Amino acid sequence: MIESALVRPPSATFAKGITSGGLGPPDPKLALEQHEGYVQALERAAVKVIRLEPDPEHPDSTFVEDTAVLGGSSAILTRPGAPERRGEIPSVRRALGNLVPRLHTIEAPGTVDGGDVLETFDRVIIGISERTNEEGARQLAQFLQIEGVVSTTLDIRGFPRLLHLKTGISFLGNARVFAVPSLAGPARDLGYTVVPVPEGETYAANCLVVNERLLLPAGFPRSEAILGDLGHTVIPVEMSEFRKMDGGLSCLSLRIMF
Ligand code: CIR
Repeated sequence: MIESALVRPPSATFAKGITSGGLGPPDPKLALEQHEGYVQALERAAVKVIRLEPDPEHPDSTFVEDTAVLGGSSAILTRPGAPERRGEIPSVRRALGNLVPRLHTIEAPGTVDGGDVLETFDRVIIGISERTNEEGARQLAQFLQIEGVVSTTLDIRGFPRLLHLKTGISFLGNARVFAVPSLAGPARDLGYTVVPVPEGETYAANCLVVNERLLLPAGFPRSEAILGDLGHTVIPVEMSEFRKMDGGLSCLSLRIMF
C-alpha cells in the first residue's frame, strides 16, 4: 500500500530544465494544471500527498522521483547524474527526514537518478545509464542490502531513447512488467512476464500502479485497452508538458509505503 507521496509543483522556470525531446517548450501554466491533475489522481488512489515548495532555482525539481529511493524503512538520497540537479537534494532531505526513520546518501563519485530504479515484487532493478553510474549502483545496492532489499543491475547504456530504466519499463504486479521491445528480452531473462508496449506508444511504458489503480499517460488508447483487459483500473493522466522535458509519469512523485 502506498500511503503517501512527495510531489513538487513545477515552478515558473520549468521550461529551462534539461530536455532532448525536441517537442518544443512546455507551457508552465498548463504544466501546473497537469501537475494538479496528477496530484488528484494520487489522492483518489488514497495517497496522502505532501507538496514541496516549487523551486525556481532548479527547473527540473518537479521530477522529484530522481532525488531519492525508498528502501525498507529508509530513504536513500541520490546524487543525480546531471550536476545541475544536485541542488535539489537538500530540500528533499529535509522533507524525508521528517517522514522516514533512516536516511542514507549516495556519495561522489557515485551518481544515481531515481528514474533508474524499478521496484518489483521480489527485488529492485537498478539501471546503469547515462545518469546512474556503476559506483552509484554499487552504493545503492549496498544500502538496499542493509535494509533487507535484494537488488540487481541492468545496463541500459546504448539502449535507444532511454533516458532512464523506467522510461521503458514499469512493474504491474504479479511478476508482470510493461516494457518496450529493447527491455523485453532482459526482463524475461530476469524471470518477469512481459506485456509489450504497443508500437508508437513508447511514452506509455512509464506508468504507475498506485494501490488499486494504474496511472497511465493520457492519449495511448492501445496501452489503455491492453492494461484494462489485464484487469487494471486505468486512470489516464495528462502529461504532455512533462513529456516535453523528458519526464515520465512516475518521476513526478516519490512514493512512500509507510
Ligand atoms: C532531466 O533530464 O533530468 C529532466 N528533464 C527529466 C527527468 C525525468 N525523470 C524521470 O523520468 N525519472
